[in-house]
Amino acid sequence: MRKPIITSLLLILFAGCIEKMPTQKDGSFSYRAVVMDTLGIFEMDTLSGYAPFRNRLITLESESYFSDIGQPKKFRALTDNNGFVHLEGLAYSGYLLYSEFVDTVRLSPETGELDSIKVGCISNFTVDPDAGTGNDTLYTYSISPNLVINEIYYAGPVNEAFYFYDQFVELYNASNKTMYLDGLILCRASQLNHPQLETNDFVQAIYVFQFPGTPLTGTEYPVEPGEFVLVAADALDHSQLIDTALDLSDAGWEFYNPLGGEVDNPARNVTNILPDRTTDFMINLSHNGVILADGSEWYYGEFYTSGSKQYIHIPIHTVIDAVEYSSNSESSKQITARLDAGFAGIGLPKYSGMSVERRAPGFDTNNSRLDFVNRENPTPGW
Ligand SMILES: [Ca+2]
Ligand SMILES: [Ca+2]
Ligand SMILES: [Ca+2]
Repeated sequence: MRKPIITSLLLILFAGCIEKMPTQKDGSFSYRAVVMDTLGIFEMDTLSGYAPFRNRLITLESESYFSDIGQPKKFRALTDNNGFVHLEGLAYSGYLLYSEFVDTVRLSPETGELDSIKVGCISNFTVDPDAGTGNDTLYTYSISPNLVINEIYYAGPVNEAFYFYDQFVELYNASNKTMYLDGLILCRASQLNHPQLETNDFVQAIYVFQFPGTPLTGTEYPVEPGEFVLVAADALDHSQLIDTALDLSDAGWEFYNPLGGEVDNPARNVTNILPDRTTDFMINLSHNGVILADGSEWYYGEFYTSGSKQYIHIPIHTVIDAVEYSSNSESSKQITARLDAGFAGIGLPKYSGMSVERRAPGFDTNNSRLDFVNRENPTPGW
């Protein structure tokens, strides 16, 4: 995949007196947002060689404080004409920082045509009175020209009957060309912190469900640019059973396990292909991962520590997208940071009716902490 050409560089400086909790209003924060632009879209500051990200709304989201269930406390400010912003009254906490998107156009290096793209800044840092400086990790982003996992609804609806069968996975074609679902596999990641997680050439999975058609070459199931693909656990109106659950009767696809004796609804099937697996596609309500791969290759790996089942290995080179979520930011990673460096869904409770969705359709830096937001109301298929 082609790397984004426009990069964003955040220079983070601290000013003022920073004190610890419990005042909860004990830090101030200054920085300058600049864009490192090799395409000439932004007007350069000739002295610095960077273009100030001027007059743009910047948002800081706390990792420790929430204004509502699953909704991080937010602070907002506009950058000035030189890209500088200053915020007062910040509590001691880690923060995610991002700017609003700017729609712009560029001359495509591949086709010579005008492409519409989005650019901005994103980073994270800690207001830490002991260290006195911020985390100056730099992140780049663009809209990924790929098919991505765009939204996952795993937590279950608000209910006391332990109902969570209205789960769904939504895909999105963020590229500017037709993509094909033929033979793609959707997998539930294993819930292990594998000792060689960062050096294995595979990701561990426990389910493999496959779209019909031939992997890599099939063209029977197209997805147009900007189109969403909704895959429901079961494509039916779950609100008939639990009034807070989702109506997924319009889903184009559903996960189906012919070995599980489940109802085959009219929606087309993404089918279990493991002969020793009788369950439907179900993912954990607080920490798990979903892997989308091209379906050209997978194989049986090591045995479970108990029982006779084997983990499935999905070669990393076949993975199109992978998203790990966890309600707890301190959890151990289960998907390699090479595919996903962080967690979606921090602070998102079980049975809250909430989903995780990309900040904007297709927004992908391969760090779900940055890429996803918690949605109070899931948006299946849009
Ligand atoms: Ca099903
Ligand atoms: Ca069906
Ligand atoms: Ca959606």
